Amino acid sequence: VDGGVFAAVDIGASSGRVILGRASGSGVSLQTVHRFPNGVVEHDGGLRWDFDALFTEVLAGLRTAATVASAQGETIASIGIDTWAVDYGLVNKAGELVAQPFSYRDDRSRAAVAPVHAKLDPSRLYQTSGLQFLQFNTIYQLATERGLDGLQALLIPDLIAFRLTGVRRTEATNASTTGLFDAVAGEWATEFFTALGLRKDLFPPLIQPGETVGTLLPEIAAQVGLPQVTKVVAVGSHDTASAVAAVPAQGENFAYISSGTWSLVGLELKHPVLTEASREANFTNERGVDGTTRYLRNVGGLWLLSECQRTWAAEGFKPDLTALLAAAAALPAGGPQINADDPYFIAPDNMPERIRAAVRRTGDVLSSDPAAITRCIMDSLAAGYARTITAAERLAGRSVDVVHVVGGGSQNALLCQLTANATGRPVVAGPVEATALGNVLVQARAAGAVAGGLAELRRIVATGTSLDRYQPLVAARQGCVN
Ligand code: LFR
Repeated sequence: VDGGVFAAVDIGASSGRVILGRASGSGVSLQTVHRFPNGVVEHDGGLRWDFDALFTEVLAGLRTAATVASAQGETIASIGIDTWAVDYGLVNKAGELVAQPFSYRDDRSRAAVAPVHAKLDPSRLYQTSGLQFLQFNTIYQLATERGLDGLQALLIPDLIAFRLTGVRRTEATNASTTGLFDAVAGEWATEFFTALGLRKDLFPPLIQPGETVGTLLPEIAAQVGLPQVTKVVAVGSHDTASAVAAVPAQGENFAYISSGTWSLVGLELKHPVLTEASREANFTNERGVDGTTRYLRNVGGLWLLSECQRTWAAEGFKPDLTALLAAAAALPAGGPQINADDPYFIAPDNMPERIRAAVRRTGDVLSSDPAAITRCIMDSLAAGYARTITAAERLAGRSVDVVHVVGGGSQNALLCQLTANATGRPVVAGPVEATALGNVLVQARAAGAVAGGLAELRRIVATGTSLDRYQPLVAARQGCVN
């Protein structure tokens, strides 16, 4: 097959990038052409995303991508967009955003949980949506809205696609994180809309990864210097769906950890697991590329560390991350731990003190030394991963031979080694850019530049990536790491 060149817009909670990806059956490569920061802002009485700023960066990135590609005699075949899940912007009939979108880290949805559960009890919600309970799921956020008349909700990647093309769609992998999606039927759970008094067309119609959303609006094409016929193609627009599609696993008996702001820890299944036991363990059945089930839990993530770094920096202490992790690695195993999944850690602000307070509540003591706090975070994450993988095996009736870590955390050698030790399984780490790779490969397949199912996409990823391997250290499991 002939290769093609694709633009991937990939925005996470702390940064975004626009990437040129080149893909064929013999490999895939990425060239980052634009990077920009992201983060929640206090605005208009809440924690929000500055969508207008993000969209400006997307346009700047696409303009650079167009320039770089044409300088190399290449034509961008399509654009794919992925971001974090759950959050949405409200647009009016004219297509204008009525407010900057709230962040899932805003606390407002917590109070909406009980009223939603009074109308739809958690068991019923789970039997249909298969979604883990998180206080910020779209369903609870929407319950805080007043005056949805005449408005439509667009999930963040769909909002970007709408601004580029004028076409309103809801991409299915991300729709599965709303709580309003039927995990078995792969359709909107219309009875939930009715029960909650939401209009059935509150969200635009569904679109599947690989389908075309539309082509660029004339004014956008002119602004970014791309032909108007350039397509926006739906990818796994939920970043985790794109990342899982690019896990370089061979065979089926793997667990994955998509490690960034969050750690998404679980298995890929053919069918959802909707049992009460699964609900009680708070496993989610999110939709993956090609109709697969992402059976996983949100475990805490590197947010815990990045928030600590933010606090330390404000106090005038800016430790270099490599040095900090080395100092943490030198500390003995068996130190204090926290439950990294505790909703107590969702909101920003003074993370080091919150972690120390959580340790105190376990009856233990954690010093304020950044290395000790870093070690506590790493030990707690690794322990959380191990617990989650064991529970997933039990609930899904699968056994796991190898743990793949993709995303930012795959470069964190301490975390990967502790994960191997805690799970007792070999860890294969990389690629760091799994999300962008999944985005590019789904576009490449839609364009006919690559062919095949997820196994083939994974083979293409594995071909071009150097992966790091960590073996479990048995002695370490008994209390001594080095
Ligand atoms: C990861 C992620 C998770 C989702 C969380 C909030 O970036 O998309 O999968 O639970 O962000 O949207």
